[in-house]
Amino acid sequence: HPSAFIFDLDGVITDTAEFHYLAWKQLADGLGVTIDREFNEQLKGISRMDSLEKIVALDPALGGLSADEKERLATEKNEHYIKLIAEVTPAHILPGMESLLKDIQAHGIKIALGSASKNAKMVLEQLELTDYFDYIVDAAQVSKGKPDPETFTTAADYFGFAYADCIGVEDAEAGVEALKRAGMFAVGVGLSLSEADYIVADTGTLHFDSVITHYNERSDS
Ligand code: UVW
Repeated sequence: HPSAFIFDLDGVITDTAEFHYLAWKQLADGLGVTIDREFNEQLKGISRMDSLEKIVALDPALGGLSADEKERLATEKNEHYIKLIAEVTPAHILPGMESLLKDIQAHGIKIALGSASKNAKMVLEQLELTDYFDYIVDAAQVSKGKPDPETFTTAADYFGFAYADCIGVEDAEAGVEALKRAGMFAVGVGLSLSEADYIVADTGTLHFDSVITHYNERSDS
């Protein structure tokens, strides 16, 4: 068996993309910039400030914003976002994810969260899933976001586990790239044309036994 599972949050455990979108849209509207859900796809898995930079780049009139002004805007977006995620409940857990966490825990395998979000702890609390996690990588402690492997290696280093003994679960290609660069086994959810080692269509088809079978086939070869 592997030593640990490390999960991405947004799009794997719950789908917060819509809340991020609504919060960014509220901010963008105030700036006179229009964004839509298609544009929001580019923000998935991207840090708060990098997301703001992409929005600012849509309007040449916003080219002169100072670093302080950008900080203020990023903070304002986060205030909108925190109001929205206050409404998150366990009903927002993606299909099959709580039973997967239970199965992993029952096998004595460690569970960590590797998220780019500084709000990850609050979202886990709202979902009532905090107790499943042995370690949460705080986005504030990571200097290089995905696709850099740091988010995932930080979790493995905390436990003192070899990277090859860890399984990561991701819904974004930047996250899969981070896992592969770390030397971890990458499970991709809903990804096509992915570098992931094992791909499932959605979380409802992500089962403990099949992940372990594929992980062991890789390890044996
Ligand atoms: C992301 O947008 C990923 O992060 P935060 O929740 O910290 O804004």
